[in-house]
Amino acid sequence: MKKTIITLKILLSYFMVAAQNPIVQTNYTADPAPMVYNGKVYLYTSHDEDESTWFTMNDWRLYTTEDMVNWTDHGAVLSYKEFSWAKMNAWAPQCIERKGKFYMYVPITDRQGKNGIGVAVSNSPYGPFIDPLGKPLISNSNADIDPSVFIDDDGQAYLFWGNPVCYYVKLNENMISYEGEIKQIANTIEAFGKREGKVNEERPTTYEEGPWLYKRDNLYYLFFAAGPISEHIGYSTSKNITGPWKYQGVVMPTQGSAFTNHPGVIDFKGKSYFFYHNGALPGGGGFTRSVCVEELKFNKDGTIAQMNMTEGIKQSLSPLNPYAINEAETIAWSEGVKSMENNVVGNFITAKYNDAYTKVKEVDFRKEGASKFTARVGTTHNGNVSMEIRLDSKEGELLGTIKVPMTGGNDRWSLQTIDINKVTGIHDLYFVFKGKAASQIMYFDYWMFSN
Ligand code: FUB
Repeated sequence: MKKTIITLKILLSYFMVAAQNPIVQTNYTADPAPMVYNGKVYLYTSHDEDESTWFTMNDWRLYTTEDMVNWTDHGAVLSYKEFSWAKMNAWAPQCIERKGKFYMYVPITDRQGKNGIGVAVSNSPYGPFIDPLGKPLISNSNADIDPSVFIDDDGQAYLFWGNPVCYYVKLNENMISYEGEIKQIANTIEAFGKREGKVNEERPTTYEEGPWLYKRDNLYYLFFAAGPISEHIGYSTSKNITGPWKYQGVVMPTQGSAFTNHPGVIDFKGKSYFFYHNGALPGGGGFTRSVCVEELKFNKDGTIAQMNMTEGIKQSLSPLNPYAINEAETIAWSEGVKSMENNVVGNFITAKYNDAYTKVKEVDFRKEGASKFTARVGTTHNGNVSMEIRLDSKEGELLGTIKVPMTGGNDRWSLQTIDINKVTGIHDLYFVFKGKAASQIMYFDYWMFSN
């Protein structure tokens, strides 16, 4: 029995170390909306507040990556409070670029308790995003949630959205107004498949919410969160964006301890990726969700190879450069770490307890190698706070240890440089935070190596 428990513990720690999903561990995130722009993935998410017991969601966050394994946290880039007419519910967003401007479509509940879809515009994918209308772009019915925006090859933009039916409309070139009538995709079994379980007059098909538009080889794909609850992900295809749509089956079955799910699909550096959410983080569940990603594979006939929720993407697309300044909030995996932001340094991380750590994957020290390490750190505790720099595992080779001086708060920082054991080649890098305090052991803003 004892032997079995030890084996289980070893197996569990192996999977925790090997896991890449969920891709954000420093906050609960949901409703992934990936966007590819200038060689980078911008992943906009909704945000479940810690310990939520309902959809307590106030802002939308942004994470970026160039290698699909190390994700940089850019914090909250928009809040429902930026919309003068909004009352609550910062739910599933999507952002798109057009002619150098970025348009973020977001569902919000207004001050009268009615759902609507707002749009906010920015000159940068990082924001700030401003509401140009001062009112919802779409205020059609209480089904107005979960916008998905798509620009076709001929330049025509469309907005799709809705729960329990899927609406769409043509957007004008300015992206903040629409042309013509709002239409509904006929909620037929042919388009969305027959719902299993009890007869549901409002929801006769599997379509539930969360549409996502995608085009490949002149075929349009409509991914959607499908019922009955707990949701799975289904998809339909069409030769025309306005339909008719043909139901094609399940992309991802119900898994992962959240009763919702939400699709987001991109092509990036020659591969396709499927984003979704589940309740896989500690403390996770239906209202404390986490965003994950899998590689999306197509069969020869264009249908989708059904997939399960896995530990995620293991291989980096390109090694990380340790000789540039790297943000502490660029993370492949972490435990016991929270991301924060302030006006002094922007985004940074804090270690919640002794032995908390972050991992950065596939760092290339090259043949020349590194012999010095610099980091901007701080703590409110006097003495015995340190940060270990280790290779390849949390217990791996110790390159060096930074003693963290008491700076007195996360508005005060210290730049520390130390000599380290020489390191060459490609390694996973671990920062392990040590200290006796009960909470917020230390703060960490950025790091770099030199020789
Ligand atoms: O996150 C709030 C809502 O839950 C979203 O708008 C739906 O798609 C579901 O994920």
